[in-house]
Amino acid sequence: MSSNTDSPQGVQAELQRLRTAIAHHDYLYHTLDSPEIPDVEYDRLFQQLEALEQAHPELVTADSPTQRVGAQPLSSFEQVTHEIPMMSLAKVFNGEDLQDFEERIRKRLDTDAAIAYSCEPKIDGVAVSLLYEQGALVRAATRGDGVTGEDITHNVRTIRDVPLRLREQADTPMPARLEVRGEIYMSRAGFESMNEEAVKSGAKTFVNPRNAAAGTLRQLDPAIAAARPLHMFCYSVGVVDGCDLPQTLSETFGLLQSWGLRVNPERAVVTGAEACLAYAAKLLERRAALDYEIDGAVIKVNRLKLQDELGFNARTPRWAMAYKFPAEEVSTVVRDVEFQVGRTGTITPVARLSPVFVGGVTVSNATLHNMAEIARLGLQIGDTVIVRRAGDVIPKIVKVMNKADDDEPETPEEEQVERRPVVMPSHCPACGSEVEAAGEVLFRCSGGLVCPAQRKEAIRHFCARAALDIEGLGDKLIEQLVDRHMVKDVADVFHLNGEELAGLERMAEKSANNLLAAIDKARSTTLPRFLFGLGIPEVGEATALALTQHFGNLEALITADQAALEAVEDVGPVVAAHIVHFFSNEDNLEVIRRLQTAGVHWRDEEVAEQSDMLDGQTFVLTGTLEVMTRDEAKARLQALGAKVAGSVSKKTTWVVAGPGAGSKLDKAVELNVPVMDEPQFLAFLQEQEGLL
Ligand code: I6G
Repeated sequence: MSSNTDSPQGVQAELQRLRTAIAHHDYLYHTLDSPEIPDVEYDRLFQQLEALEQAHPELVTADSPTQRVGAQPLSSFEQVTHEIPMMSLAKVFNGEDLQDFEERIRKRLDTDAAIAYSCEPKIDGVAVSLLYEQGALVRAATRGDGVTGEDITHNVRTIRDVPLRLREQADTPMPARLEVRGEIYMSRAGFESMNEEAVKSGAKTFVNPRNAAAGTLRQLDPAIAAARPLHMFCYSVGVVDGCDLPQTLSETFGLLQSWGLRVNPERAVVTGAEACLAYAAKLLERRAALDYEIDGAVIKVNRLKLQDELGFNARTPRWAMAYKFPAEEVSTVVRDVEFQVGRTGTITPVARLSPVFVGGVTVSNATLHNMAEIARLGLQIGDTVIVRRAGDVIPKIVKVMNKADDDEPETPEEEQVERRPVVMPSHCPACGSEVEAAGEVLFRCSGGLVCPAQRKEAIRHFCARAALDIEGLGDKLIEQLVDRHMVKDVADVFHLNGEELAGLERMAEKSANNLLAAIDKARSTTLPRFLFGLGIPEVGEATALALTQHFGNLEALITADQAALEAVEDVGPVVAAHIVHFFSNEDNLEVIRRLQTAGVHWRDEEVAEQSDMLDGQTFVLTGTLEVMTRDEAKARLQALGAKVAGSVSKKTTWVVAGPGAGSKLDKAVELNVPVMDEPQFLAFLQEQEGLL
């Protein structure tokens, strides 16, 4: 219900109503991660408030949600002296050190009693202090050297997780002054998309989310921070006047949350060092699934009175410890750069590294994507680089180390590799054909299917699980088949016989028979798998499925022109042009005919209508799907009008969990989101599709 805004009282009342409603929904969304209204409704409230404030600028208040971005950029940063120094934490790297930590605590407290600890993830972000006076945010500062930091209030005000005003509590007085400490970070997803945008626009990219968060907070113009995906988790209280804190840290977290401050939902209270270790082990397993980077677990004595008794060393509290995880960024030396030839002839530079342990595994190769990436990094062979392996499994070189940088990981023992530039070869390393430019940054081998590397990749792709799924036809075997001229293209696979196979290395009669049986089984396939297997550039599983649903059979697709192809959902001019080009090549059509003659077949599909059957429903797929691939599951859900999301929230309608499902399944159970396994999901899909 909106008030009548004809009178000054009416305007005030309406401003009050809108600001209260927005603060309430901010709290539900940012602090509790449990929104009650859709984003559009929130946006409407916000627009109403903006319009009313524009009409009555004299009634705008500093803590109005519209005033997160101040008007003017600063010209410099003010220094802030922390009333209570912001210390750092002592670190441990293994269980034994953690047991020693507990031992020391027991000794100091002179007790054998079990100690309760509050455990939480150690966010890899920027430590900050927020100061609230009478509930209003008056200052935010960086940790700096722990004694003096910089005033970054203008930037922190733009972060929606940070309330501009604390929520009043019926049972706890609003402190006259409250200093809250925590970590500001950039979400992984936000960091990735921000960097993608930067690459597209030719702007400088950030090395990692922590640098991106720190770089953002160091900006003088708050409009920059307002446009970046920053978040904050609060983890402790500094100065507090006019309010008694509870007796434990875990209860303090509850109080901070009720004031509207965001605290980490992964926190837990456990008893004893063993249980802390178990907490850290579980957190390490979940590391990749979190939408923020962590570098360990923080373990603190839960009872505040005991914290007081334990006190501090020179630089660190005696009641807290950081249990560190393996680094996700380390430095190493690029020993060489080699060039790999892909399925379509694209030549990709790959860095050969001095092996390093990063993100829990030993890494000796890293893709460099293309020559533009090498130029962007300024990379030469022999350089010391920072390799990053975080969350995902593909290691990346993120930076060439400049000797002047001193905040980078330590360089390993010097390794002497002569420094020289990376040069794209003029001829294909696999077949010697000329290398030609393909677009602005790509290079391609001109050998086509003459090139064994391209042939091998094309066959590998055709036989892969998501395509014809020929079990037992792995990389090593394909290598031999192509090198011995037994297989030139994918159609030849269907003419292999036992005698020929028996002559291959490590091929016993039984494996040869198994392989022949797998090849025979693959003759019966589906059109989406077949289309995907052809390896048309830019045609992935989802596009292959969309094409099948649109055209129903291969003939219709082969004869479709550019315009007809662009009518398919998600097919743009580039993909359409690749498809037209592929099917206008006589050699490709000949391979398809030979495959069909060799018995490869599928059932034509009904042309599917796009449905809105599951409109408004959001699915999350997790774990391994055994019958269908993830892309297929996604495409079928989308064809029914559903959304497929990457993380579980209260908004998720269903979670589909296969074997190996981890944190997403835990989260679904925690949030009471219904879960189905793959057989149930298949039945569900068939039922929905049957209703079309
Ligand atoms: O550097 C820190 C990171 C995280 C901390 C910290 C923390 O708690 C989650 N807590 C304290 C008490 C200190 N440093 C000094």
